[in-house]
Amino acid sequence: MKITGAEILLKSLKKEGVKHIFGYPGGVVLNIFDLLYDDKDLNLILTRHEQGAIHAADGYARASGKVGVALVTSGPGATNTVTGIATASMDSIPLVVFSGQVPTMLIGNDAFQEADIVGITRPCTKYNYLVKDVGDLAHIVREAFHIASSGRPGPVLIDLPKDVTAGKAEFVWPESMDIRSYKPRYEGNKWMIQKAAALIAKATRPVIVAGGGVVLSGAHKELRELAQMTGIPVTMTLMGLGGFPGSHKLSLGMPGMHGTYYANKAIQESDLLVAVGMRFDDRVTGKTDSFAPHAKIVHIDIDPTSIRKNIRVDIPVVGDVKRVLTQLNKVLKDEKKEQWAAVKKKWLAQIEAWKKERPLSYEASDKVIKPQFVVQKIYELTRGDAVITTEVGQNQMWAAQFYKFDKPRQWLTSGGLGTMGYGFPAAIGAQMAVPEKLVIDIAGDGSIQMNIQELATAVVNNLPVKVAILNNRYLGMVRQWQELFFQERYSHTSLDVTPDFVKVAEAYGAVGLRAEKPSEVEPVLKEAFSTRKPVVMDFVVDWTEKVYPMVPAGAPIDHMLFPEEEKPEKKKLRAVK
Ligand SMILES: Cc1ncc(C[n+]2csc(CCOP(=O)(O)OP(=O)(O)O)c2C)c(N)n1
Repeated sequence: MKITGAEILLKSLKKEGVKHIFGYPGGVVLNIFDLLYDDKDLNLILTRHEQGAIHAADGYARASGKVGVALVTSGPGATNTVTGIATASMDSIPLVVFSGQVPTMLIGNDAFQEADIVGITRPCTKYNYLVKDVGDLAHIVREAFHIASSGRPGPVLIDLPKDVTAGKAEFVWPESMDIRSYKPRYEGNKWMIQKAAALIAKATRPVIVAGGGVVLSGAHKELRELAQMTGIPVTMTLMGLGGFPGSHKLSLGMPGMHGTYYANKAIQESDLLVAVGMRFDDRVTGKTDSFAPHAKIVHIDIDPTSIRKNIRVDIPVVGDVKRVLTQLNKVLKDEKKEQWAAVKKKWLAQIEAWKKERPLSYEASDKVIKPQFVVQKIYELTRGDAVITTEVGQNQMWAAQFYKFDKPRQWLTSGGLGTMGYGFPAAIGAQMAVPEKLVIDIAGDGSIQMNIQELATAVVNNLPVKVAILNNRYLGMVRQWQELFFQERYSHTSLDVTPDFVKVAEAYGAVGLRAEKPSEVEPVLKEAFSTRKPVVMDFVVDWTEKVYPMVPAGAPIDHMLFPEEEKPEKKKLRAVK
């Protein structure tokens, strides 16, 4: 029996096990929305902006490990998703995005609400399709989910012309999927793994750099086994946080621009770097030709095009991180462990000394709220067990530095693209994925205003997400750069008119709370965490605070700036703004 394209689509989604779709309607997708009206199995979460929908689908994917799904209309609906698609693409997040399209016969005619979304998203999707024949639809959906979630994950877009969703065909679901031109390599080359193991056995100052690939492939156990067996310390990139326990004694925290002193020192002094599921982003490497100057580099990644893209590599291992680490651990088990312990003892003692010399710290105050203090309190009160999303800027870096992530999929942040406005809708998606968890968006007062309309989505869906705004009345991170590198010429970074966030929350039917003194921080957090409703917390923080350490862009990563180097008279001047 023939059924419509819209029916084929919903049947296909159910076959893929989809339960939640994040979306926004429009004329050309009405055939689909009409079916969703009384569908009992598919829940469409209506956001208030398509960017909200795509980030929510992304947050859902990151928190659950499943494919996130979004559905939007043509033209402006589709273009509104581009930032979210690029965000997911940079961070390798599996999404399938359905966009409506004008009827096939009108494509190319500048029809009302027509945009060439396949052309626009080509550089920021893993793959994309324009469905021309309703008979292809089921097959394309099956393929899209396979491509999005396998190999190096990423977003896939399917553009659906209106006549395709209205047209009819038989529903034929392909039970297996074999795409001839697409065969990710999962198993690592044995010879390369042997060579990597030999380097590990020999190294005296080794460091593991763990990236988002560890989280994506679910390799945290294998990574911990590797680190514990060999005694090699681990630094986690922004995307890798949670891939190795942040509170582990072998943890070095984050490397790079706002990384820890000891992670950056360890990398620069190391004689071996084992890079696992990371891609040597410039925020990690700083000046590439001064990066890890004494180290041999082993690079394990599923994406062969990431290897040797930014950094010279001695031993490339292409494969799934979980599988390669399993293989590597097996080879290493035959090595003599006592010998390692003796060799690394000296190295680990050096690292301990660096940790003592310059721990992550800030100047505490009992008069004004320090943003780092808020993050620390959040960590303390949630016992490290919350799902944390962030916006972008200082808030993101303080969250990365002062919340210790022990488990994967607890930390959701826009790493590659650095998308302001990501955190709040992502928190909504995450809360849908893990309803039993406490989900908190650590936000800046600038970023939260980019998708604050999603408060309505949280309220309508009874999602008890929490937003902790570190309100410094500035686009803080940009202001920090202006202060350090542009002679304090604060060009267009002051947010003179900021809404009363408590009232905004209340206007949407959420709860609004404010803390202006350090003593109010804990009570506000406790009240928020015990409320089963969306809560916005406005923490009025010290606007002069900066993120340290800081490696200036393009400098070697051991050229770190510290707060002590700030002149005291300058500090005073700022305090009387
Ligand atoms: C969509 C977008 N526009 C601009 C930027 C550039 N940018 C990076 S951080 C930042 C300031 C963020 O300010 P706020 O959200 O208040 O956070 P804070 O740094 O003060 O914690 C800006 C404008 C960006 N990352 N994303």
